[in-house]
Amino acid sequence: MKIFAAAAVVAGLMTAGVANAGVVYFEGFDGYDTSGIAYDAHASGTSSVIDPGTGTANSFTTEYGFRSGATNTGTNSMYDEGTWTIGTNPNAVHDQWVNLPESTNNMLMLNGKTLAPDASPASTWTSNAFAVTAGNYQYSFDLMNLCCNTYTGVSSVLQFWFTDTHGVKNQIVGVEVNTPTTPGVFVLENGNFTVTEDGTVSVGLIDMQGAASGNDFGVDNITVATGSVPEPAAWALMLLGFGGMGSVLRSQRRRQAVAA
Ligand SMILES: [Ca+2]
Ligand SMILES: [Ca+2]
Repeated sequence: MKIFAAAAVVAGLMTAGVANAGVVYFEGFDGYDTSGIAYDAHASGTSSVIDPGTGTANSFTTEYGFRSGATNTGTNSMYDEGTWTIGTNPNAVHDQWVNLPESTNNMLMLNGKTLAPDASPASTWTSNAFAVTAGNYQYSFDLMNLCCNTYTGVSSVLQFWFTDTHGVKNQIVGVEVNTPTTPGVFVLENGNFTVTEDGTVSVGLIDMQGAASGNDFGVDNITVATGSVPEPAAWALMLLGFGGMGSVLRSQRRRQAVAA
């Protein structure tokens, strides 16, 4: 029984480190009626799903252009750079992208926008505004490299940002993340930001990569929660703590084995 109790404590500590409690915004890309979105549109329409964080339905905007993806190739495919769609299988919208035929999970899929030298990167995705109080927040999202099923293109270079009550766009410096090299697998990305006064914020992603070959990515489970993601040094201390608990458990098991 002691072992189970200790394991529960460890599980509780680990859960405390990630975005579960205090969620103020969540986007899983469910409930959007993509059949109602116009070709090249820059807005999602309103989801039919209630966000457990905000208590209302989400919508988003983007400087990318919508494609239905229903035809895979042709005018509504994702072959054009600077385009977005929502779906479960990347290969169903672009025949060079990874094939996940078993997937039933909606994600936002994007073909990174080509950038001229010195051009400003486009907004890939921007949330609706939602209410926050001043304080520290953590964000997280799942990121997948979609390219490709026959070759590996360049990684996207994503940066998370938020716009505060005053409309100031705050890039979160030092958290540019490259999509993982292996396509078709979600990797969790996270970081922290601070809101200085009560009000509303929008959060968003921009892609700093301007190359076209590859630079295709999927995003899902964008979460903003109160508190902070532990810094790497804090994680190291916590892991040392877990290691210590592990040795206690091992010695308990040894004693029990001797007793038996
Ligand atoms: Ca999803
Ligand atoms: Ca591309």
